[in-house]
Amino acid sequence: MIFGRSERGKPPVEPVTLKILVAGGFGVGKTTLVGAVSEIRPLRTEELLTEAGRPVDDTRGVEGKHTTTVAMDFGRITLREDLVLYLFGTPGQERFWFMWDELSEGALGAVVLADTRRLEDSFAAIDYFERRAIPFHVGVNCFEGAARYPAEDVRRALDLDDHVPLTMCDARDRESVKEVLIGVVQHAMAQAAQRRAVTT
Ligand SMILES: Nc1nc2c(ncn2[C@@H]2O[C@H](COP(=O)(O)OP(=O)(O)OP(=O)(O)O)[C@@H](O)[C@H]2O)c(=O)[nH]1
Ligand SMILES: [Mg+2]
Repeated sequence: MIFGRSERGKPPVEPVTLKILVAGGFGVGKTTLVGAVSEIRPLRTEELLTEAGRPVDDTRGVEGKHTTTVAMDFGRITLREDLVLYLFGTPGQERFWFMWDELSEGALGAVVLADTRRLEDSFAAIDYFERRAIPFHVGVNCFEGAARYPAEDVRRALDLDDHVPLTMCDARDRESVKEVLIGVVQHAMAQAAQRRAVTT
């Protein structure tokens, strides 16, 4: 009997699964990023931005936005047949930050998305991962209409340590997001190797 085509005799690969967080300020494109690459229908916890939330929800700069993440986004991407990433998008708004500790449990690393029009909105996420020594990679989500700056200038404005990788990206584009995710994994692996070298 033939099972499949050329897979006969090949032992099944048990993929390594890694947990990656997607963080950053309000409306920076976290839900969009998870949706762009997920091979399963992403789980979203979007609620309408309502009149009731108006006093606390700062929608300046994201006027076209009608919903917001209240708990998390969840998606999955197979980077290689033996490497699967589970993506956890965090809620951007301050009032939902209590979720972050829960979500960051067991995370290998994180993507911090930034929008050059509102860089300060990503400071909290950067601080959060720096304090907990969770490796992160900054993805500058290039919205059209937003001014483009050299990576060096954005790094300086975000006050990033030299070892923190930063790349420009488009949260809607699968290939662009994949590159950022590969960047996170590589950075996290390098950090882990460095820590091992220090402790042995
Ligand atoms: N032009 C452009 N629009 C984008 C891009 N990324 C996201 N958007 C739009 O920006 C808005 C905000 O995106 P979301 O993905 O909901 O942002 P979020 O970071 O999940 O927001 P919160 O969960 O509320 O913090 C949506 O209307 C997206 O369609 C981008 O790269 N370019
Ligand atoms: Mg969201």
